[in-house]
Amino acid sequence: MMRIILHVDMDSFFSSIEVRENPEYAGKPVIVGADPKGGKGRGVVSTCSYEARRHGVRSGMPISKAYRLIPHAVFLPVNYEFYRRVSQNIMAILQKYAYKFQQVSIDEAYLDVTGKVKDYKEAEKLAKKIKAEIKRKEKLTCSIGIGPNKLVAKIASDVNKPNGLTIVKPEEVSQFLSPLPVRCIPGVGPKTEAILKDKGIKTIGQLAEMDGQLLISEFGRWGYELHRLALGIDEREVRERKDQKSIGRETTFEHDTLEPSEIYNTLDELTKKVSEDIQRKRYLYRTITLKVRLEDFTTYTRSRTLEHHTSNLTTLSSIVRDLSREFLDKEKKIRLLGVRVSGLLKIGENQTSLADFS
Ligand code: TTP
Ligand code: MG
Repeated sequence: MMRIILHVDMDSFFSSIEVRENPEYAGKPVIVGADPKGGKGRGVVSTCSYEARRHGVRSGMPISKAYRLIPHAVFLPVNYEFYRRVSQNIMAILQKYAYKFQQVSIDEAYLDVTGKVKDYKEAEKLAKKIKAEIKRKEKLTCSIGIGPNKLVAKIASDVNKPNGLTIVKPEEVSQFLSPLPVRCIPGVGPKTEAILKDKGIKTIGQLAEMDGQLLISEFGRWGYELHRLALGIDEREVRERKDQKSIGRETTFEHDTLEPSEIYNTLDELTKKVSEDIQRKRYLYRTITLKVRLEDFTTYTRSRTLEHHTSNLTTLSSIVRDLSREFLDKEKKIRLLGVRVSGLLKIGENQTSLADFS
C-alpha cells in the first residue's frame, strides 16, 4: 500500500523557545549553549537562531568561536528540562493526527498519515492545520516534509526551513533527490562523503546511477542501503516506541509551599496531564508513584500497586492525594511534586475504547 509520511521538525528549537519566553530577544542573534566567558568558554553551541546562523554560527561549534563571530549575540544556557516539557506538548499535538507516530528526537517526529488522508492534497491541508495548531498553542514554528517514505519526508522538511512545508509526491521523488548533495541522506557523514567524492560522486542523482554492486563492495550492507536510499526507496516503518516503562510529570513550585489547596491543585493538574498522556498513548497502568522533594532537597517517593490495570482518572487522583497526605503534616515545605504511573500495558491495536478497562 502507498504510504503518506510527514516529518515534522521544529525550527531552531531551543532558541525559538527562549525567544518566545523573552520577546525582547526577537530579531536578535540568540545562541543557546555553553557559557562563552568572554571568548574563553569551553563547550559548544547547542543551537542558535536563524539571525545567528547568518553570521555563520552552527550547532556543535565551539562556543569560543561563536563568540568571536558575534560577541554581541544573546548567549543563554541550556534549560533542557523546560525544552523537554515544551517538546511533550508539541508531541501531544502531533500524535493526534497520526495513524502511526514516532518521535525521533526532542524536536522531530514522523507521522504515518496513511488512511487519515486520502491523497497529497489532503496531506497538505493536514500539515497546514498542524502548523497552525502548534503556532496557536505553543507560539512556535516548525517545518514539515511530506513524502512516500521517511527518507523523502525527512529531507523535504529540511529544504525550506524555517517555517517550511514541502510536498514530494511519489512521481517527483527522483527529480527532488537528484540534485541534492549525498550528505543530505541521513547516515552519510564526512567519512562516506569523502569516499564518494573520491569516486566523483557528489549528488544523490550520481549515487543512484552507480552500480549497486560497487557500493556493496565498498561499504558492505550500508552500501546496499545507501544505493536504495539514493533511488528514493525506503521501506522503514514509522514505529512507536514500545518499550516505555513509565509515564510521569513533575513540577517545581515557584515558591516552596505547605498550603494544602496549592498542593492539591498541583497534584490534580499533574494527574490530569499524566492521565491524558496515558489515554493518548493507549496504555493502562498498575502502579502509581508520588514523588515529593522538600525545601532542603530531600526527596521521597511513595508508591501503590493496584490489583488490576486501569486507566481511570478518579482512581489515580484519589490515590495520589492519599499518598501525599503524610507530607502535609511535615514541617518542611514542598519544593517539587511528581506523579508517575508504571506497570504499563498497551491496549491492543483493535481495542479502541478504554471504557472496558476502567
Ligand atoms: P535540530 O532540529 O537539529 O536543530 P534546530 O531545531 O535548533 O534548528 P533547525 O531549524 O535547523 O531544525 O535540533 C533540535 C534541538 O536539539 C536544537 O534546538 C538543540 C538541540 N541540539 C543540540 O543540543 N546539539 C546539536 O548539535 C544539535 C544539532 C541539536
Ligand atoms: Mg529542529
